[in-house]
Amino acid sequence: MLDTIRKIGAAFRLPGEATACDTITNGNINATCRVTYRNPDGSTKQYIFQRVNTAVFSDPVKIMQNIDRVTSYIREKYPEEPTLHFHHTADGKNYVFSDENAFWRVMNCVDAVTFDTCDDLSVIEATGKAFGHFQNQLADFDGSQLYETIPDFHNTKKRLDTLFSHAEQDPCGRVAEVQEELGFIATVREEAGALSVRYASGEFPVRVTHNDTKSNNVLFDRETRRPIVVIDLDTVMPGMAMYDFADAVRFIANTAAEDEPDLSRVSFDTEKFRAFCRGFLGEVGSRLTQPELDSLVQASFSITVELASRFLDDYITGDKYFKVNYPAHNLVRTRCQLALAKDILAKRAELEQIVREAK
Ligand code: GN1
Ligand code: MG
Repeated sequence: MLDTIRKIGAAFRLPGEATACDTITNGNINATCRVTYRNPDGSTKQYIFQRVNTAVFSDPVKIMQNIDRVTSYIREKYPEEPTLHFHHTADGKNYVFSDENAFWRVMNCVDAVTFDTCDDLSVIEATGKAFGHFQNQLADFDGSQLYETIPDFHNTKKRLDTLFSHAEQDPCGRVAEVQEELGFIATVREEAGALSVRYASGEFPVRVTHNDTKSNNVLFDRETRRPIVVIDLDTVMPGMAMYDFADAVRFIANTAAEDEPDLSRVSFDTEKFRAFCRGFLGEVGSRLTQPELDSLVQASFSITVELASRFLDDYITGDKYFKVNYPAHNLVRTRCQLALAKDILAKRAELEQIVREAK
């Protein structure tokens, strides 16, 4: 591994010598590692090396162009705020192809902590602030400049249509064992897809959104526990404001991990939801339209069903999209997300009330 890393580092003209490489395992798509370089004077510097999954991101060069546009825009408009810094090759590219034709990029490693789970409500509120702030930073950015990295990424209706059509084809003979899951999704199919249908008909503003707002995509200062910067900009595209809110609470307000097999541990924590609301709406609440504000809870339900259906679709079609650590991983993830979606439905009235109070 270090051999490949060294060649890539050389293409980016990184000074010093690569001495260690630690894998970062919390992404489900790209391969990421933190690499330490030692300079001749003994000092060290760390970089993040990432191999982009080109089966998922079919045009990674355009993704890097998007990221460049977004980070340059933020840098110009908010020069005092940190942005991600990608390295460039001698011919000015912010990516290289390795000998094996894999697509690599390198950015500076920010000394920070991230939270996969978190019981500290003030950190959750700060996470809401960070994602809200990110939307604010890009509020006037012209989204038509952005290439759509994964078309229909959060088109829930289309995701559900795809699931049911693959279930009919049953390419891996796995459909018989997922009847219960498919049955439940069928009963909520219309409700879960409704916002995406309304978005397509122009009922909600098209915003520039992050689209992958897991809490571990915010870097925090180790000491102050203040957010430093939002990372993972691969899916920054035009989208619905409320889906960024929704994907974040889907992840952070779950009392268990996203792939918890013991469903008795999975529930939607209303106090975590309240804390995130406070942070997010404190930033963007005054910019959102009333229909957007009124859809935050439904969006939380919708994106949870959407992700369940993406995991289930991947299970049915042979685990080609998400990294899996064991054979039934996608099925376990599906069940966890469905249990969470059910709990969001059960708590809907209470959650609506929390949104009204947070506004
Ligand atoms: C994927 O790889 P990661 O963790 O950044 C996925 C998200 C899902 C998430 C679920 C491009 O994100 O949409 O919400 O897994 N990203 C893509 O953990 O599909
Ligand atoms: Mg991501």
